[in-house]
Amino acid sequence: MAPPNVDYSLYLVTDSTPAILGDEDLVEVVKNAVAGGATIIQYRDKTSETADLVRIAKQLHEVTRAAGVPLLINDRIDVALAVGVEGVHIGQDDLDLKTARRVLGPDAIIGVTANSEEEAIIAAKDGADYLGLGTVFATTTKENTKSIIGTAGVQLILASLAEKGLDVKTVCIGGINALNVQRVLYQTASAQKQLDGVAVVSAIMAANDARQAASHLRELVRKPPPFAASSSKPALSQQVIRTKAPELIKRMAGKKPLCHNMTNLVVQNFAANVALAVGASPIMSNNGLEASDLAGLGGSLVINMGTVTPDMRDNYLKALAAYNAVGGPTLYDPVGAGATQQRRDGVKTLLAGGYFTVIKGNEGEVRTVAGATGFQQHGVDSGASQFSLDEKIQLVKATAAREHNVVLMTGATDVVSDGQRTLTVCNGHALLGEITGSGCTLGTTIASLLAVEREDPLLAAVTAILMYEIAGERAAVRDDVRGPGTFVPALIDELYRIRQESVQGNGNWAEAAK
Ligand code: 3NM
Ligand code: MG
Repeated sequence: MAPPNVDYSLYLVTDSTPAILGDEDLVEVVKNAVAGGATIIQYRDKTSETADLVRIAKQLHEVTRAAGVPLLINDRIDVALAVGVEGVHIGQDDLDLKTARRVLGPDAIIGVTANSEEEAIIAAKDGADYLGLGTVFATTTKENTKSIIGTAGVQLILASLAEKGLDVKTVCIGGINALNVQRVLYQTASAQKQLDGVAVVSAIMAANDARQAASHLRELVRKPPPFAASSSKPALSQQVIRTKAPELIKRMAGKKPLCHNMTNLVVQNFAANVALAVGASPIMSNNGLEASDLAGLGGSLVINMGTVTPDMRDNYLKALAAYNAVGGPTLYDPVGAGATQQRRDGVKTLLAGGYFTVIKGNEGEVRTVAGATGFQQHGVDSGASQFSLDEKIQLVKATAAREHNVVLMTGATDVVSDGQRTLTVCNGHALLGEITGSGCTLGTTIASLLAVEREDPLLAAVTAILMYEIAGERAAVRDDVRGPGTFVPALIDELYRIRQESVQGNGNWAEAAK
């Protein structure tokens, strides 16, 4: 087997095509990348003649040897042997692993591309030193990649390897860059197994300054993302929630955090009023270009997909990246997620595009989110039309564990989980289903609380659900409410009243929690 101390954390795969390399010299770029902190190099060149491959590989090997970094050759075992490099990387369609091992010997580093659990398990059992898992995200660097597996697909493969006790090293590949690398490492990790590194092509090869790009990536792979949660959280019993919910609302009212809503045309005004009533400061802006300024103001972001236009997706992604970069809380409301192809695609794009602190939706929406990775989910029967409460709990919990966030499925009984702790809430009133935007403005309420409760997003979500649904219960029984029309202003009043009671230290309202 390969030396045990190989550092896979920042794995550079080269590309000599003009589209990526430009007019730069390959050996110079690799030299700069190694100086910046690339820890292992793969020379990947699908077009050059054998004599050129050997010549360039020799030059690369001089550079990498001087830096103590291993050099591998893609596919070409003959070239690896001729130059005496440290190993090879082989794809599923290349020479088989056992032959490569026999030819190169026990000390060579041999890596294999794996796209599925089956491929990964076979390669690990056959003695691969590491696996390149992918394609994670769509990339223009390699055409005809087999399939996009997302962070969820990588996670499933890691779980399979761990379950089988196969302790092969792993990196992931495909569309990894400085914007997503920390999230990918964070979201794919579990207690059982995590990636040993990331493999990139264009993020370094196509950069203006390969050294700087490599050094930035190296810094990023070494630390958790700004939004990473601390690991263990206190249990949220009924009693704890009844005490903490009013305290949290008081805290929000004292801070008046910014709640940035990118929301649909129907609920703009209602959502802004709800944010004000609960004690936040709303800004309704669908312009992604101003998101980084807004993200710097310490608030939270709602992305509500209720109005999908082609340009919106771009705006959402810009805003999501801006909030992720500073660790600002983000809430995703995938309105009508399963309804049209545009929306299904939107869900995939957004889940691939950034990290959401909370994802909230009804049963259909959460099911779409759960299945939106292009990867077959275990234990989710797509044919079933209706879930039992137990099944809902399992789905919500599994999706939250997969995304490393909080998932809320609203319904007569709301189910909310952070993957560890799962709670149900039975408050609310039928009139909430008779007005437009009650789900959307619950999202605004959650995001407002997230802005002041970053340690425990589940507590923020539960508090928001209780505040909103108990306000709905109170509004529905008021003498001046005679139907949906009069219910809306009464709901806003009752949200405001719960806030005022909480500010005054009167948390009795929370006793209505069910
Ligand atoms: N192999 P970039 S994806 C070389 O999925 C390669 O096996 C892949 O390029 C696989 O970092 C890929 O520019 C290209 O997205 C990755
Ligand atoms: Mg190959």
